[in-house]
Amino acid sequence: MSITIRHDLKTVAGQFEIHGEFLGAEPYGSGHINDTYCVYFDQGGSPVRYLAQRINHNIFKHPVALMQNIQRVTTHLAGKVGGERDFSRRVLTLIPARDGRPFHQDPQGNYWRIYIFIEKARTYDAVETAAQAFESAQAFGRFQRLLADLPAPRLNDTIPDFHHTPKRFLALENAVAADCAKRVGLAGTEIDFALRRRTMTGVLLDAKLPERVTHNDTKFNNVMLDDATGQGICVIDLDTVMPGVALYDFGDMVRTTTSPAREDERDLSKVKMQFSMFEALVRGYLASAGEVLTGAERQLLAFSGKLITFEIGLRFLTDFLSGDTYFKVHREGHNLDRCRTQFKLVESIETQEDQMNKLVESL
Ligand code: ADP
Ligand code: GN1
Ligand code: MG
Repeated sequence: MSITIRHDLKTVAGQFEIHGEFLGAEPYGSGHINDTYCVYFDQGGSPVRYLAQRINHNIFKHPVALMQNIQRVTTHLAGKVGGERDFSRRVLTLIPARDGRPFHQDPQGNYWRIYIFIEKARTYDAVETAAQAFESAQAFGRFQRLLADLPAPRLNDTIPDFHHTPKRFLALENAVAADCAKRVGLAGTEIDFALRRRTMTGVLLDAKLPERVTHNDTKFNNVMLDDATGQGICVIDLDTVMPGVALYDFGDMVRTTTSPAREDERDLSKVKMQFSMFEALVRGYLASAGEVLTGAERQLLAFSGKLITFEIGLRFLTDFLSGDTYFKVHREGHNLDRCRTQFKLVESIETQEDQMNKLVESL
């Protein structure tokens, strides 16, 4: 097993309630924010793996409050699915640190957590079938529904104004004005595209939709699909679970689960909103969360896909112009490539929005 890693995972994992002998660790997954590792232990002669994460505390400024949210949410969900078959694969389970806390802080100030590894399931960076779209939307909808009765107090805001699109727009305008990485000249087309769409940024906020417990990062690769059945078995990546609007979640599903292309695809001809995928998302989401949605929320389902795609495009563009300080990048122009796929998808949604709305009305 290759061990080309920056952190001492043996020492970190040793701080958690895991028995057996440490075998090794390797970087894992393709998230843009945290550092994720798969950690192997020998337990009674068999290798068992765990999922360890270093929380990116430059982005999540209050890791303790964040872990408090995750502990409350996973405990609540575990109470709901406890009786189901195979329940330990249906909800993330935190391994406690040896001092009883749900995380460990290392001497360098990094915050770590370890989860049970969900076996016989995986995430996908790009959607392949409408059945997968249905399953993921149903799983995220169910997640929202099961958390609707989370007891008070309100969850902590792990990133304030995370989906406040007008503020994301303003951040782009500021980045253009500052041009601190001298890249404005490289992104004129994308900046114009964004600036022409200012009016849509306030629509969800102005609609005064109800506040709910939402996931806020419902990327297709944040749900694990069962290898054998394809079922959306477990919603993961809970850092941004906080009070929000249901449509932030549905919108991000449209963004990440209707186009066959990866988020950083350079051949933009591959990027498109596939109607069959949208239909599967709506059906899956309504099957699990439909009962709790208001009429206003239903009416804005298609719009939310356009808005959240636009919003994440704004964020990629802002980060490109600011010198790539937020999202992990793996090549030159990576954030600009990501922005371009988002804006291409916005255009694709714009041309199909009427039919998308008609479909929602018909269901
Ligand atoms: P990021 O915030 O960086 O996106 P994630 O929490 O989404 O990090 O984790 C990154 C990847 O690790 C996921 O896409 C998934 O493939 C894998 N992963 C996360 N949690 C688990 C788990 N408990 N069991 C198995 N795989 C997991
Ligand atoms: C980040 O952590 P990850 O890779 O699932 C980001 C999301 C973006 C997404 C774009 C905390 O999600 O908001 O939509 O990248 N998470 C955070 O791919 O900013
Ligand atoms: Mg993720």
